Amino acid sequence: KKAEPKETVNYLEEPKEAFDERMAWWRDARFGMFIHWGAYAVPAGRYEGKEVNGIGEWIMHNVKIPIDIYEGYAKEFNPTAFNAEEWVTRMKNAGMKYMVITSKHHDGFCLWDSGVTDYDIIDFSPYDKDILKALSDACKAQGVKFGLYHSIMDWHHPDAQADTYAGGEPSENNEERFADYLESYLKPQLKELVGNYDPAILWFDGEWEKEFTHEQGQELYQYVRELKPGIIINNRVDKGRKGMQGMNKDDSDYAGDFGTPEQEILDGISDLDWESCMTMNDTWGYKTDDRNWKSSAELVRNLVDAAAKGGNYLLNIGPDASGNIPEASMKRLEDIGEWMKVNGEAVYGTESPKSGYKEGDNIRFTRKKGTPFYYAVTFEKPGKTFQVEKLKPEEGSEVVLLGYEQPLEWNYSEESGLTISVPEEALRATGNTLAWTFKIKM
Ligand code: FHN
Repeated sequence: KKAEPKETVNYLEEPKEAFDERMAWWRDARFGMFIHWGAYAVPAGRYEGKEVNGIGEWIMHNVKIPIDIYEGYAKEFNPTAFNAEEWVTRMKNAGMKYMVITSKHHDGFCLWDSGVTDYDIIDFSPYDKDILKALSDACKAQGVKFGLYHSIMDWHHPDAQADTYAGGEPSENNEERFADYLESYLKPQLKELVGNYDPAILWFDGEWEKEFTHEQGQELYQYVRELKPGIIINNRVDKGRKGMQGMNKDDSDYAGDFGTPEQEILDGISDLDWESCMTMNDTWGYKTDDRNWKSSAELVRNLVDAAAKGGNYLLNIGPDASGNIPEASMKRLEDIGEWMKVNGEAVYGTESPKSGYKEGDNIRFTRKKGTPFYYAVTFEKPGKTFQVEKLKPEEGSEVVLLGYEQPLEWNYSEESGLTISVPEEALRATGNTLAWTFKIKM
C-alpha cells in the first residue's frame, strides 16, 4: 500500500491551544543560562597586543581580522578543562532550567562535527570531542533543557558575509549567493543540530543582514518546526522582530515564538512571550579585560522583575579558551542559586498579576499559576514591619516569609493596606541578602 503523502502542517498558523501547550514548560522555567563560547575566546578581546573595544565575540569584525589569521584562533582552540557535567551542575544549582549555547556564532566556527564544513571543533581544532553532544547528554541526565543559539549571518562562508565582513564591497549577486548559502549550508547544519542534539530551543541571531529576507525567515521557521514540531524558536529567525526590543507577533509581522529584548528588562507588561537576554559584565564572549560586572543582587532583581512582568531571563556566561567558567561568573551563579533555593517558588510556574505586578521601585509581585497564592518580593531588607497596599490576604490565612517556617503576624486596613510584622529572627532564618519574599493567600 503506497504510503500516504505526509500532510504538511503550516506551523506559521498554529492554533493557540497547540502554541500554549508547546510553550508551557518554557513559561514555567522563567530562568535560563546563555553560553557564548568559541574561537573568539582565544584572542579574548585582544589583537596585536592591544585591547579591542566592544563585545568579545565581535573581535573578528571589529578589527577586520583577515580570515586566515582568525582561523589560526580556531586551530588553537583546545578547551582541555571543559567539563560538561560540571557546567550543567553549576547551571542547575543556580536555578536555571534551560541552556542556550552557541553552536555557531557570526564568526562561522562550529562547536560540533559538521558534515558540511571542516571549520569545526573536530576537523579544525586540536580538541577532538563533540562539545554539543557532551552538553546535550549532561542536560538530559540532569533533567534540564538543552538549547542552541545559531547565527544566520556567517563571516566565514564565501556566500554569506565573508566579503562584506572583510570590508569588501558586496558582490552584485549577493542575494542569490546568500539564498544558496541558506539552502546548501545553513539548513543542512540545522538538520544536523536538531537530529544529533535534540535541542528544545533554537535561538537564532544575526538575521539583520540585508540579504536575508522576511520570507526566508518564515521559511526557516517552518523548516525547523518540520524537523522537530515541539521545538521552540525565538523571534530572531525573522526580520519581523523589532530589533532588540524583540516584541513581534501582534503586528502580524510574523517572527518566531518569543520576543528577545537584549540587555534590558522590558518596561511594563506584555501579553506576548518574551525573554530578556543579558550579560553579567560588558561582553557575551570571554574577554581578558572584561568590566562592569553586575552584582548578584542586581541579577536577582532582573530575574524577579522579568517574572513579575511575565517574561524569562536568559543570563549569559562566557567561558575562556581552556573551558573554564570565569570565577566572577561562578560566584554570581552560586549567590543566585542560594537565593533560588529559598525563593524560587516565587519565580517558577508563576504568571504576572498584570497591572498589579509592582508597588514602587522595590517591590514586585508574582502569582502562582492556578492558585490563590501571591508572592511579594522586596529588594529592600524589611524593617520590623513590611507594608504593601495592593495585597489583601484571605481572612484568617497565613502570611509567610519564605525561608522562615513560622507564619507572621499581619493586619489589613482599607486605608493602609497590609502590614506584616517581621521579627529579626525571621530575617536571619531566611539567610537572604539579595531580596525577601512574602507568600500571601488572596
Ligand atoms: O551580535 C550578537 C551578539 O554577539 C550577541 O550574540 C547578542 C546576544 O543576544 N546578539 C547579537 C547582538 O544583538
